[in-house]
Amino acid sequence: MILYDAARCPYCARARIVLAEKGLGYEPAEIDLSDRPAWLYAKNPSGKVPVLEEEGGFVLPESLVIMEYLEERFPEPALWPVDPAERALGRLWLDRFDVRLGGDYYALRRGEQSQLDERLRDLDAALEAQPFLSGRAYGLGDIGYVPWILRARSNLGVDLEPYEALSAWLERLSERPAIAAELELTAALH
Ligand SMILES: N[C@@H](CCC(=O)N[C@@H](CS)C(=O)NCC(=O)O)C(=O)O
Repeated sequence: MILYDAARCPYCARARIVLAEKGLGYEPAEIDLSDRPAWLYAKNPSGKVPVLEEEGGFVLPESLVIMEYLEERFPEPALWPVDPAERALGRLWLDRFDVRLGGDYYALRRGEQSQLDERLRDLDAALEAQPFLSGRAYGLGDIGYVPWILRARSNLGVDLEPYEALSAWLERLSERPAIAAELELTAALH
């Protein structure tokens, strides 16, 4: 498998984390986002990464679709809860990512008016009620959000300490080798 990848891209991080959690070997192909190769548009017309390519030539863009594909193709270890209701709520987190985190994260990054503090407060409240965004177990819901939380802290200088449940969640996640590797990678970007 090839992952067309960019170290600094949080959407790529979603795919990298799922691949690592499932212990899948792959060939990373680093794309220079400031000078993207023309051939990338043949694999993904939007020219965006991540893009996953299987040996038989099957090509898949879009981080959320890649996550779901990897979960179905390589079911072990499972990254969705068994309970359909918890799974549905995990998917809702992913579906609402832009309003629940992404929009305000990127607004702050662009120097525009942002309510990232409110978004973090909401995440904190959610994680006070349950240990993981997917519910009782770690999974794709968490993986869908953690790359931006890491980057908010390391790239945007956001202090996460006031958000106790969110900080505890991040600490729990950081014990996992797949997340620890992402932590190291984001730290090395500076
Ligand atoms: N919806 C896409 C978004 C991916 C995305 O925006 N990737 C960025 C890098 S972090 C990119 O390739 N940007 C290039 C561009 O916007 O032209 C996904 O979830 O995979």
